[in-house]
Amino acid sequence: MIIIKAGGSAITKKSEDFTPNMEVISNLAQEIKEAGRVSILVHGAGSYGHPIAKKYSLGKGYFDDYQLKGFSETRASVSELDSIVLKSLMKNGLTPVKIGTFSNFITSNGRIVEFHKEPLLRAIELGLLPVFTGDLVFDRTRVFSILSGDQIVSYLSRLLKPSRVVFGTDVDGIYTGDPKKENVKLIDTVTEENIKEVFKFAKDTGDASGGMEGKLSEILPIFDMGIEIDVINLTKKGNLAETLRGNVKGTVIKKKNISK
Ligand code: ATP
Ligand code: IP8
Repeated sequence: MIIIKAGGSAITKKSEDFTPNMEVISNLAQEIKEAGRVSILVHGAGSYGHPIAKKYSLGKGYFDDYQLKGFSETRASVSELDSIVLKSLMKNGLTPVKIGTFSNFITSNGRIVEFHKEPLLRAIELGLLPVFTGDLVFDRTRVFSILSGDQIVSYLSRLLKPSRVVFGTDVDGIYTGDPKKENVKLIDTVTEENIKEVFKFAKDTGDASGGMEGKLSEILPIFDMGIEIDVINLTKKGNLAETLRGNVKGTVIKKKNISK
């Protein structure tokens, strides 16, 4: 089983609100179809979710009624992006099925405490491609919370123990700093020897779910299970296909002593 997280930085244009990157979405769908081995797709919210979530401070949980407008708008906007992704997958001959994040997850203090897993397990059994999106959910301590696609991937990895997990963003992998802001080097391999150091390089890009820093903290429990995590650039056509063939063009995160 392979789980893919298609980052919002790749499938949307993060600098332009509510703008999908249709080319990336279409390549993603094509390459998933060609590979034929992807079991779950999780995608981020990108410019469909983060700007509104920030505007209404939804990441802080509920503190004022004015946020409710932002809550509705964010959920509607994220659904729009989800529809675009689902349509592209269907156009490429896949049979995706949306597994609603809002309806199936509950968090407490921002962390998943409940997941209604039967729809996911039955979809996998039937041969459908389950699709999740980062979204807003109800939270037992904060009333509501942002649930990132990265946390969903981490949770599902613990539940289903996939053979591999692929995170795709708009940069070539994990660098020694933010490649959009600094002159940095790509880290091609992360093992138990350098993982702590790599954490220091991951920057919170200021989006609503912790940016690369948040992503790495969700990757850590997957790493601890001995599962290979590949962080690749999804905006480059063919990168995902190559990675799924075992020729990773990006950062490979894996414990040294555990074979593939
Ligand atoms: P979304 O949350 O919308 O799904 P995403 O999963 O694609 O987005 P981001 O949270 O936008 O990912 O994080 C990717 C961004 O992190 C890159 O565009 C890059 O500019 C930034 N970044 C910060 N530090 C690093 C680092 N050390 N290595 C690589 N990228 C980094
Ligand atoms: O893009 C965030 O999910 P992510 C969801 O996977 C919202 O981090 C609503 C901003």
